[in-house]
Amino acid sequence: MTLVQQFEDRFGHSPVGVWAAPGRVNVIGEHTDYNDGFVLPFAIDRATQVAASVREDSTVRVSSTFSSSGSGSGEVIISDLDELAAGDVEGWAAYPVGVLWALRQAGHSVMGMDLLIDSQVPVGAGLSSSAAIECAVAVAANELYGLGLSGSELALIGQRAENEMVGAPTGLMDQSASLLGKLGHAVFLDCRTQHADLVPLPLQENGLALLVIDTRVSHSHATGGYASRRRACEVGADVMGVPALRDLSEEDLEEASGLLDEETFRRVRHVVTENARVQAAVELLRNEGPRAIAPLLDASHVSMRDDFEISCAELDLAVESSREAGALGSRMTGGGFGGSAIALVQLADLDRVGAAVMAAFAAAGFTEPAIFAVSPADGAGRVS
Ligand code: GAF
Repeated sequence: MTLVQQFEDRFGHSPVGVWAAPGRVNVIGEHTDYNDGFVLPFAIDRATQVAASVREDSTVRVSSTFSSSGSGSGEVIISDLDELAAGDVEGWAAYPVGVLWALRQAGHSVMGMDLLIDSQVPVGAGLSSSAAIECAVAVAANELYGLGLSGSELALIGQRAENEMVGAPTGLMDQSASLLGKLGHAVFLDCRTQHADLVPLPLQENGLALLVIDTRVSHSHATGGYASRRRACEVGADVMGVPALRDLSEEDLEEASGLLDEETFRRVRHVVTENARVQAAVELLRNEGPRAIAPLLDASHVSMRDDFEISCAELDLAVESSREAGALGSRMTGGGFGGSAIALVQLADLDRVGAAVMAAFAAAGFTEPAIFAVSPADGAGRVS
């Protein structure tokens, strides 16, 4: 059954259209977004779709093809936008409902909607399935309510939904990648100004592929480690007397080591060096092509493993085993504590690297990872 037919089944009328928004991988620039820094993600060729129609009242009815309690059962979650406060909606419905709530909070005239969501972005893999839902709903509402908001403005709405309705203190990267992505390109985003430049990422043309190794270790940004890393960054900026860690350069690190406690210093050093790596990667991509960024991917992983301490045994094994089997460079991607690693691999080595990682996970007694190639795709938009 098509998504439109399922929508008709669940809601008793036809949708106005179907919109889609992709997940993302981040090439480099981790935990830099909420420090006003630089990131270099791309929209992947796996997307979330939403069939949508507007309503004349303030009710939101949302259903999905994937929710654990309602999988295939047609469960419909109902909220009233007039009654909602931050944090009121629980579970995956907080993402779509949160977007409509955030639009209203920002002063936009939005009434209710009927929404049916389907997703090819694996959930919990660190590929931003949640941002994909937010962005698909955001572009649908933008068009159906004639709001005329830009991709950058919609990214802020998605971030607000995630921060205030879901309660995850995340930055702007994931929504920006999903909304601003372009086929064959990565998005070089300055998270302070929201200025985005598209940087060509010709993988296939250079005999390369980017492998995702989903460790199947689930992670949540609404709890624990993510928030504590963010707090450490704020403390670091405060002690150093700058608005954000973006304002420190590698030359400032010596002074920082004298002023900060050892752990906070390492958190700061990760962010400062990672910002420099993003800028170096963009230069290399523009001047030499994707093969040249491989050593930066390795350095980024070491920094996240040792300084920011957001890796885990499975991510480290994904990185090490892919490198040993011939990957040119490899790193964990996304918020950390689980999720996925990425490996830059020559096309001729794809099968060997995949098999070696599988074997290494089996030998370690870890859950079998999911391994697949992704390529840079277009950002969110209407599909029918
Ligand atoms: C998660 C967050 F949602 C992003 O904002 C970003 O901070 C990322 O972790 C780490 O770079 O995906």
